[in-house]
Amino acid sequence: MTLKTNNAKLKTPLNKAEFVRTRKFQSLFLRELSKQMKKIITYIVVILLILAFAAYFIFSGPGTTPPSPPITTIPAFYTNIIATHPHDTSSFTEGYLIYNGKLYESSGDPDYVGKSRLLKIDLNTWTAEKQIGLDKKYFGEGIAILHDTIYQMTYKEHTLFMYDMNFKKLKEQSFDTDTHEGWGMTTDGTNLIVSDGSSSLQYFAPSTFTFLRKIMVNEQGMPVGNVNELEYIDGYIYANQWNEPYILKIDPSTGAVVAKSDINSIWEQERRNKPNVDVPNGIAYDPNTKKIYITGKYWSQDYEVKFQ
Ligand SMILES: [Ca+2]
Repeated sequence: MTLKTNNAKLKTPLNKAEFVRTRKFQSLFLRELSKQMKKIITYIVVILLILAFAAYFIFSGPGTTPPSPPITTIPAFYTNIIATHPHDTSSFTEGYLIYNGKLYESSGDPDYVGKSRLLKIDLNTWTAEKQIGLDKKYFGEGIAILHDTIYQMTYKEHTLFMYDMNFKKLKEQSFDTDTHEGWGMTTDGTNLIVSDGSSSLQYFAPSTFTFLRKIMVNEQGMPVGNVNELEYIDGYIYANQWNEPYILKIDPSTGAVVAKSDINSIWEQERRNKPNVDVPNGIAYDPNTKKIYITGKYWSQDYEVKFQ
């Protein structure tokens, strides 16, 4: 019994110790498991946050690629060379037109040293039969002739000159445009139409040079800038675009460019003749012969062309 009792007595403390050890082990195991779980959950939360930020910047952040503009296609027309004629390589052409069978040209002067001119050129000899120089403070720009009066603008001097057909100065007056600059000029037979380096074409009343209205040159609604030398041909305004190889055909009722011609091959030909030639600038139309002439600043040739 004693033994039994002793055995029983001996057995009880052993079970207790085991029980305590087991509980301690379980407790330590659970604590460790809890620690690891916390770590795993923290990692998952951090990864999810990184993914969420990445998704935000990719799909809605400032680096998002804007939608592409609609592809526009303006019909092209060809500028085919019919003949070439000599052009004064010292002419920084800003105005070019035909009136009663004579070519009139306005030349600018980037150095302001007195080289701006107005020329009357014979179409048989291609030489100037009359010319006058402008004071060196003026940079000669676009010209138009209406009812035997020649109008010549200046670049930044806000001065408009009017001459009779013998180049006698009739009047000198101030004018202004949206950009405060004078670029190209033409006439629709009633008003003077002026470009100023922006996309607007501004209409002025002849004689008084009072502003009437303006149209915005656009390619399928997008503004077209740097509109330069102008020519009114059969109800459309044709225009050079500064520093671009294009001739634009503009509908004057809307300002829309309805067609354009790439004359880079002609410009390239000029570059081969004379490497320092400047941009294409000059379109002149003879309504009697239906001939069209184009040239550029310091170009060696005048090109008689056909728009097709
Ligand atoms: Ca012209």
